[in-house]
Amino acid sequence: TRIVNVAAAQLGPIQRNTSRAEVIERLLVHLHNAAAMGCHVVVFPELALTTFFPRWYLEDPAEMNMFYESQMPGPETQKLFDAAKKLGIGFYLGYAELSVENGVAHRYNTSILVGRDGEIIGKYRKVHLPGHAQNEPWRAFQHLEKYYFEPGPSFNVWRAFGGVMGMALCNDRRWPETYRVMGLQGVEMIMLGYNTPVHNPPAPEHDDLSMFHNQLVMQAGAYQNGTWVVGVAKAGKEEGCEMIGGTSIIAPSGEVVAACSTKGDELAIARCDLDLCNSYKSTTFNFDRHRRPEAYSRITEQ
Ligand code: ING
Repeated sequence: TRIVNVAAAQLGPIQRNTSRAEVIERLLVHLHNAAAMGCHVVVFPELALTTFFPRWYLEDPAEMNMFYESQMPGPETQKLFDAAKKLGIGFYLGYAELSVENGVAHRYNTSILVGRDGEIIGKYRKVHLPGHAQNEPWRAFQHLEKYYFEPGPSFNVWRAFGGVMGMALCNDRRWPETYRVMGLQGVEMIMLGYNTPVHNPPAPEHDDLSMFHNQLVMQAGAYQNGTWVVGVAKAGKEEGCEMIGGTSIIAPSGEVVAACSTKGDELAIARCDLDLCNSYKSTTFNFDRHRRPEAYSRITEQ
C-alpha cells in the first residue's frame, strides 16, 4: 500500500468585495483542520482566492488585474506556503495567473501543486476554456474565460506524495482526453478544482443534471484510467450566481469514497491507497495490451 491522506477542501462562495486576506484565513483553517486529521495534501478549488470574476465583462485593465496573482507565492499567499511547511502538509491551489513573458502580459487559469516542504512541485494552465470571448448581454451572467485567459499547452504529471500526481481545472473534467493524456503518463491521482454554475445559459435544459454530470465525468475518468480523482468545488451563491457543490474523492474503481454534503467551507477526507490503481491499470485498462492508437487518429485531428 502507498497511502496518501487527502483532504478535499471545498469553499463556499467568495463575494466580489471579499479581501484576499479573508479568503486566505479560510484556506488556513482548512489546512490546520486537515493537518489535525493527519492529511498529507489538501486540494482547494479553481480560482480559490477570488470570486469567479469571468461572470462579468470588465474593460478596465486595473480592475481586471485585481483578480490575478502576479507572484506565487505573493505577499498574501506566502502565509499559505509557510503554514504548509510548518504543518508538513502540501496543497493544490487554483488561481488567476498574470505572467509577464518577454515583456508581454499573459493571463492563465492556473493551479499549482505544493509539497509538504512548502515548495512548488508543478504548475498547470487550464487547457479547456469554456464559455465565450465577447460580452453576451442575453445571458443572466457571463462566462468569459475565453476573454480573461489564454489556454495552456497540455497536461503533465509529477512524482509527489509517493505516487504520480496530475492536475486539471473545472471544464477539463468534462473531456475524456484530459484523463487519458495523464493516464498515458501513469497518473495515479488527478486533483482538480471547479466553479460550476447550476444554470448554463446556452442549455438550461441541462441545469437539473448539473450535479449528475459533475459526478458522471469524474467517476468515468477515474475508472477508465485507473486513477484517483479529487474534485473540489467553490460552491454556493456568489454575487447572485448559484454554483454546485458535489466535492468528491473518487477511487480508481469509479466509486465515491468521500464527499461534501454542504455548499459551504467543508473538508471531505479519505485515506487513498495509490496501489489500488494497479487493479485497473494492469487488467481492464492495461493500455499496452489492449489500447489501439492506430484506430484513434481522428481524436487528435483539428
Ligand atoms: N465552469 C463550468 C464547467 O465546465 C460549464 C462551465 C458549466 C460548462 C456547465 C458546461 C456546462 O464546470 C468552468 N469554470 O469551467
